[in-house]
Amino acid sequence: MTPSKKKVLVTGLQPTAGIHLGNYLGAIRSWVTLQEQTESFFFIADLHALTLPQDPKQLRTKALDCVAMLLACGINPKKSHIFLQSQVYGHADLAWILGCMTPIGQLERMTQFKDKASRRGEDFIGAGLLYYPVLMAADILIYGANLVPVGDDQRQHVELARDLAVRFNGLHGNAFPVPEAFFPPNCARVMSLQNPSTKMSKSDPNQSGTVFLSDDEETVRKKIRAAVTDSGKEIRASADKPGMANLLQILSGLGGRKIAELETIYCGSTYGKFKDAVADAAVEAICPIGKKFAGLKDQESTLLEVVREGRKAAQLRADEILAAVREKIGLVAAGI
Ligand code: AQP
Repeated sequence: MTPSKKKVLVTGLQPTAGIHLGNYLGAIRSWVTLQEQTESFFFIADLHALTLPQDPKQLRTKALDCVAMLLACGINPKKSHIFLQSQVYGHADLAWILGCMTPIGQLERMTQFKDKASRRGEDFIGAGLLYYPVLMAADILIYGANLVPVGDDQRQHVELARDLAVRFNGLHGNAFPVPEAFFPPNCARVMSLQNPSTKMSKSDPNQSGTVFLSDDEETVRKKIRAAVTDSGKEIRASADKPGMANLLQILSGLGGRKIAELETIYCGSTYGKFKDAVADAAVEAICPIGKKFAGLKDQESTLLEVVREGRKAAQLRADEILAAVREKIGLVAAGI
């Protein structure tokens, strides 16, 4: 792949567990479209995964599963760079440099840090959890990203990357474009089916609230039929009906119809029939991806080849940008 004048897109996915419907509708689906118009860097965020305890054997498997899932969803390694974050040297170096310019208070105020730290309760909380957004800023800036397509939960983190780009450029001269976040027009925050006040999440201890792309048809239907709604009868998206609002946004995201249109179509229908329609749409979108994934997940040599190729392109770009950064801040280049 030759370097181009296209906009640079950077985004990532944590190999903490299986990929779910929220990841797909909030992020991956737009990556598939955007890869046509951009030079895209998609990385498996295995260093980010270390912010919480991981089983080493499972981490390796999950990282390669994520690669297989990206391919199954339609990310094309002939058009995009797919790689493992930990295999490209420079992310952690740039994170250190940027971390020295980041106010601790800004990190302590991050919603995701507060949320994940509070969920740990009395358990060990590593400094990496606090530092996560700085590493994410480095992931983005080290490729000179213009565009960062993510779900709504990453809004604050992309904002920090923008702040740090502006701060660095102001202090040392232009090294980074200021990246723009891209959020999908709907489904930027898909909620848990069991607790619609929290986002659908890989690590949710209640797995019935999360539809995984690898779930079989029966499981997808079962999870959607069991989705928490309310005791009313109206199929309407409103603040007092968060479960119904979530199902409506999911159906809208899957089928492309506006929520208002769906409210009219399903006016007078029962919750059961409506849930069946959501399940049908989910099965139609997810099950073909799950089948492709099942065919790819054991092709380890193919998956390793994909990340080997992706790493080469990513390392070239990272080396170039990190060298410019080092020079600007006065670090002596190696070999001089
Ligand atoms: N519920 C969601 N709705 C819409 N988008 C979502 N994303 C995550 N959850 C939702 C987006 O998916 C991309 C990849 O996510 P990730 O794996 O890097 O992020 P995450 O926030 O760690 O995902 P989880 O599912 O919540 O994992 P755990 O449980 O490990 O913390 C990102 O663009 C993210 O915005």
